[in-house]
Amino acid sequence: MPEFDVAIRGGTVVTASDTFRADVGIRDGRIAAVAETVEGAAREIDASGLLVMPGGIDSHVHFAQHAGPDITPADDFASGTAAAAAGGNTCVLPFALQVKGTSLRESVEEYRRKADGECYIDVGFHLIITQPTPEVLGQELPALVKAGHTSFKVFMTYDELVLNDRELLEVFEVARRERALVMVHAEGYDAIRFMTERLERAGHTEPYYHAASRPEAVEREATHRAISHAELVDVPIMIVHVSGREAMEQIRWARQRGLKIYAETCPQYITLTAEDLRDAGVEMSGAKYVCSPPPRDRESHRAIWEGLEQGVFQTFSSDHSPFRYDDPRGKLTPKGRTSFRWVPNGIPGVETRLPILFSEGVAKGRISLNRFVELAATNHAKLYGLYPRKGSIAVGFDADIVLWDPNRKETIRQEILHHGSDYTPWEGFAVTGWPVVTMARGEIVAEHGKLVGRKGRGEILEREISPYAAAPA
Ligand code: DUC
Ligand code: ZN
Ligand code: ZN
Repeated sequence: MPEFDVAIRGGTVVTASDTFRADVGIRDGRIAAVAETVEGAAREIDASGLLVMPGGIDSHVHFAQHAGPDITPADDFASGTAAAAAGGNTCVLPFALQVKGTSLRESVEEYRRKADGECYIDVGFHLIITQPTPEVLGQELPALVKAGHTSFKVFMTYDELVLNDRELLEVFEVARRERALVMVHAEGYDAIRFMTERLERAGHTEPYYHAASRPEAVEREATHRAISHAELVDVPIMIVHVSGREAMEQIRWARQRGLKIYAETCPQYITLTAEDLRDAGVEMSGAKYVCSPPPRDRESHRAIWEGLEQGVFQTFSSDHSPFRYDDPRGKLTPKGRTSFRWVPNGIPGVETRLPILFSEGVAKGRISLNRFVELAATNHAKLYGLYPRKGSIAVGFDADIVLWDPNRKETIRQEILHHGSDYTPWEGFAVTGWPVVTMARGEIVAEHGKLVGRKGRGEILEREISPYAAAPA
């Protein structure tokens, strides 16, 4: 019997710390050898000229998430995980949203049912807490953390999601006790409402004004408030989807005070600007770019790159939250035509996250290969309780691997993507570097732009408590 099921031969292995020439031997879905030469495998894959990296982990995606009565998200768990795999990812962390009036436990069960048998790659659920009742805080959350849902998201805005300051503090306190990581959507509800109503009164209702309704000050204020609450409770938190310099300044300030504040940014904040939200000759075409926080400007891109280079950010996620554009249940919902405030928030991006980061970061000389791996996979695993199971290439890790062609030039186009949306915000965007083979727990799931894996092979993960999330004793 061959010693290995698969040997990946002749490639350059890249981890968050090292880059070296090695073969990788895989047995029973896990990495069993990393050596100068691996022989004796049932199947050999020639990786010469390719990088052998940990499969991407996208710790911020929304699949089949309840988005209101008249809106349907563009991706379910099948299309979402298919797109993720085609884009070089081997694991994603979507959300289980507590719909108001239902218990958190029921909500988690509902999302597990939606995902069951549908996924091409492994998934793990963060929880979104919208009603932190005594029952949720005292019983459901502790039980769900023990069951492997070791992170939750809270919102400081949106009618259906917002928590007030007292509620945020209560959730932070449970997170501290249970050693879970809280992800914070930091934009201030009242300020956005005020700005929105003022813009609407002035007749400014087109998608472009979405950006004007939530300027950086709105994000800065909420980031500061979340950090101050975290300081009161003495708990680490993660500020997600940071869009520009002002929120970054708050995060730097907090770290100088010795607080454990983590931060995430996304492709939209290094590539898109508020100008993209203008209706470029087509009514409502700016709706394609409506997401929150909104894309800012070129100076913000420079600021975010500074943060990616200097370590302000631990993770680079897609915040994949797709809607179809030409669809009354998507971006062109009839209500959305009356005001930007009703345009569903979010853009597709799970499939294009890694090529954009590689091309803009590594190929343009801004970040090292190792920093790429850290931002794309390793830190996601560490922060969200998947390490040392996923997120690196070493003996004992799941064989979650992407073979990457660093020289391949590609142009991002809707027609080559696998997501359920009918557009990509990056149509025509040229990149250097592209995933060639995505292997998840030793099985090839995507190859040369084609999905070859089996639907349902992806598992729903129980995650560990992350040592990075735990507050000081
Ligand atoms: N926040 C997210 O994290 N995703 C989509 C919409 C939003 O506001
Ligand atoms: Zn958010
Ligand atoms: Zn999101």
